[in-house]
Amino acid sequence: MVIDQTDLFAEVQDTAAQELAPAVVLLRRFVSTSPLIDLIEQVAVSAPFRHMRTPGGGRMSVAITNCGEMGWVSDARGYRYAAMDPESSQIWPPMPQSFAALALQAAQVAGFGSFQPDCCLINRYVVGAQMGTHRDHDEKDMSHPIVSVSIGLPAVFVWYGATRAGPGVPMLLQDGDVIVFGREARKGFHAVRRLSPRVVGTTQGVRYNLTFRRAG
Ligand code: MD3
Ligand code: FE
Repeated sequence: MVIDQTDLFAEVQDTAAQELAPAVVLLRRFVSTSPLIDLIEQVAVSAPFRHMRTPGGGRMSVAITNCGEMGWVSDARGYRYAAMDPESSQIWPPMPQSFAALALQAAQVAGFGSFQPDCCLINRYVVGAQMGTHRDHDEKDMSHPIVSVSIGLPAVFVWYGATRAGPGVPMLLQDGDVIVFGREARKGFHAVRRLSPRVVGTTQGVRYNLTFRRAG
């Protein structure tokens, strides 16, 4: 598929869009990630990665931070979006323009039209980290898509869809892969399997996942 002339994000590759399930569009190796890693590290200087507490009292194995007008947070009171980083009581670092451009370009290539995210949640996985089966429904207007960008170590993402029952559809997400979830897929259940040294091939390194959202 040919990328639109405006070419807002110079690192974007020519890639074929693949619809994995209704409104789940995979863009394999869509983006080269080294410029993204530099920007993630800059965000983390102001808003360091942290392990959030879940409402149930557990500690997430995934470390997170955010950039943009809103950030996703979790504590004993529940999950929500907040304009302030609870660790610093400061606003979140601004979303880099190239992040916003990448999210827009991916949404357009995937066929979801215009997308202006106000939040980029940044997840950081090391070997042993996982994300249990859940769905994302804290956003006010679920008609906006979510754009996910995988960076670094590979991980097995599992798509369950409308119900968490059943085995789900596993897919290996690799460095530079982008998935866009829209419409009926927005409410789907999904998970990330524990990063296994067998799959990953090492115990070193990290996987980042950017999820671009419109929260407010
Ligand atoms: C489908 N992150 O942050 S990205 C999450 O790889 C999350 O870190 C995973 O699930 C990760 O909430 C998976 C794919 C993803 C993200 C959000 C979704 C799929 C989604 C929201 C709605 C539907
Ligand atoms: Fe999710």
